Amino acid sequence: MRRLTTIFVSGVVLTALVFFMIGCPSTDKTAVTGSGQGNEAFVPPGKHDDFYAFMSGGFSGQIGVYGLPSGRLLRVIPVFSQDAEKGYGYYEETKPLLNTSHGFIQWDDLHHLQLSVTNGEQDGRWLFANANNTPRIARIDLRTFRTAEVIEIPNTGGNHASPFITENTEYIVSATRFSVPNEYSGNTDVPIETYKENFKGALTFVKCDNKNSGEMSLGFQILMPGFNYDLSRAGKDKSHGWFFFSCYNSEQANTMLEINASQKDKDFIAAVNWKKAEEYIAQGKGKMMKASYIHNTYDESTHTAKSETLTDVMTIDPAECPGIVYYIPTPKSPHGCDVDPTGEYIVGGGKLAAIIPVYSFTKMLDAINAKKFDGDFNGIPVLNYQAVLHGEVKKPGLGPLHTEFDGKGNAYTSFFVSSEIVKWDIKECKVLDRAPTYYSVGHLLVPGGDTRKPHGKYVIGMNKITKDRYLPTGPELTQSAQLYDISGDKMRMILDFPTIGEPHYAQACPADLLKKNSLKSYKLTENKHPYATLGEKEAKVERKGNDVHIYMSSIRSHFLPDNVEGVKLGDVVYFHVTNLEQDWDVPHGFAVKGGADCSELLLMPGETQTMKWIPKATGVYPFYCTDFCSALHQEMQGYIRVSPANSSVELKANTLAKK
Ligand code: K7E
Ligand code: CUA
Repeated sequence: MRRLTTIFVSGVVLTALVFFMIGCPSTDKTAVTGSGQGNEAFVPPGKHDDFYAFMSGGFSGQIGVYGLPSGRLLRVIPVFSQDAEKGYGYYEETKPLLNTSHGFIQWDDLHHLQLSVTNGEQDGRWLFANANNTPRIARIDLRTFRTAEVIEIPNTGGNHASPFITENTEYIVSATRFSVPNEYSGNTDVPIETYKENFKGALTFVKCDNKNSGEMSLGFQILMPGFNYDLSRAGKDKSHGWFFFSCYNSEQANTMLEINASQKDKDFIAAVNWKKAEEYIAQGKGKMMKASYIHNTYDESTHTAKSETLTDVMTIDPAECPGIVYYIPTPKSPHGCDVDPTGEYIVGGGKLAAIIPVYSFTKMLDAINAKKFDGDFNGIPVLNYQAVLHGEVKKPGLGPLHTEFDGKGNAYTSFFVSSEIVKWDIKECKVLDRAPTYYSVGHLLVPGGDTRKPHGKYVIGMNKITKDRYLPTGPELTQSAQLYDISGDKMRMILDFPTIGEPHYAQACPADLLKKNSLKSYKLTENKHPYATLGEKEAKVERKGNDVHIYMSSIRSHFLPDNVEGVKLGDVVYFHVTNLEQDWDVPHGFAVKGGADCSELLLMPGETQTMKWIPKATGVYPFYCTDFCSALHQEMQGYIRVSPANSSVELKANTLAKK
């Protein structure tokens, strides 16, 4: 979204942008305008925050977990990127989570998060995240705050409108940001200028085992015209069964989109009747296509992830299945597409629009029944704008992006260009209040503000640019989040804090929803890892050809074994380390000198992890615990000796079993 600064250099907006760039910095002495001057957000040590906030890390590929209102960073959850801090993606058990059909991918760009819901309300079970680059969806288990599953989305290029979910977490959607040559046609090697004929935009509905494990599988894919699908929201309550997707580039340009995709006054929001799509598929109207995509799952009992390749995708063509998709004309180059808590109002955020359009779901159904269409696009009816419109918010600001709700009839929209959050009345389409952000806010969030039951209380703006607001840190400056109290009529900023990576969307839920379920340790009695060392007596070393397996235990404050000899050059050494602790908050770390492609292990109580280590030279290598676990943590160390390939040193270690 940093790219938006260039997108906006066009037409009318240019003037405003220039004004903003020159006019904004240094005009205001204090960003914190609330009466509390920050004190209201202070949560004293020993007291807990009221909310968890999960903020996407953007190009860091991770998720930041913060407490609200304190703004404290509590944890970084690694999802799509390797994380040396936790060894994620380095140790053997987690590597499969980063597998894709393109091989092992160590990074992605994570934009959006959504918490699982039941009856449209947060249920505190899972958190879903999208990979914007190599299209994937991840599920995070909120008992452990760890990535539990990743599924790849075939036939798409960039998974941006994702992972938005239906009211009971029946489906998680994924819409392609870049349309791409249809993979199922068998030929993707086509001239780029044949975009209009050959490129398709797939909307994927990923099924979730919402009653049990939460495991994902591909439900079906709707093969849409080749636009850029941007953001989406599920219908709620009365509009349950529908899904709304914004799209830009209805011009179908394939070069210089900055200009060529900004030609038309209106692009579209696609209204998708997914219940009807299910019916068509049940009647045999779908087509099964051959594909190849990866599904990765983490098994908590073996502490190990596995990867499998899947090959079938159910597809459906909207031109052949009338009634599943309608286009709602939407000004101009829409980005955000948000549905209010009642499910009646659908709000478009046209990046280049001078108004905010608000559509009525009831009017949309009436318009469909009365066939109030303005033609069609590739067989998909285009609804008449006026027939579907509830109202327009006039002069709201510049560069509207995203909207959240407080459940009291108010909407909050972020404005990237004019750097503000604007509060407005949904029924009246009237602006009620505006608050500046520093600067260029992207997404915003109200706790539960996308659900049927928002928790209100706060709105957070997540800013792309901080310029002069913090101490300089060289050419790269941090992004920021700004917290406003919205319990009164006026928004009041009460805190301002830096964020990791680039926060796009974020979600927040009451702390009580998660706190009680948080796992404290893994039970050793339930550890089914094939290389677990479940007591110090089980510690051992084993040679299998050139593979050396070390079954190692760790407990305050030693490893067993802590002396290993008889490893030879050419061997591949596997340190399978088990943390024998059963107390909360007692991890042990493990690292060996010169660990080539490894980082460390960071073992939770009761957990087993494996470090693969290939020595490159003879010698004696120290290893040690990396997490300060006791007064004698510095003593928690050992040695491994590596001898020449033809050496006669026998494999041995100081285990209890041998004595
Ligand atoms: Cu607006 Cu990728 Cu949701 Cu960023 S996106 S802001
Ligand atoms: Cu174990 Cu430090």
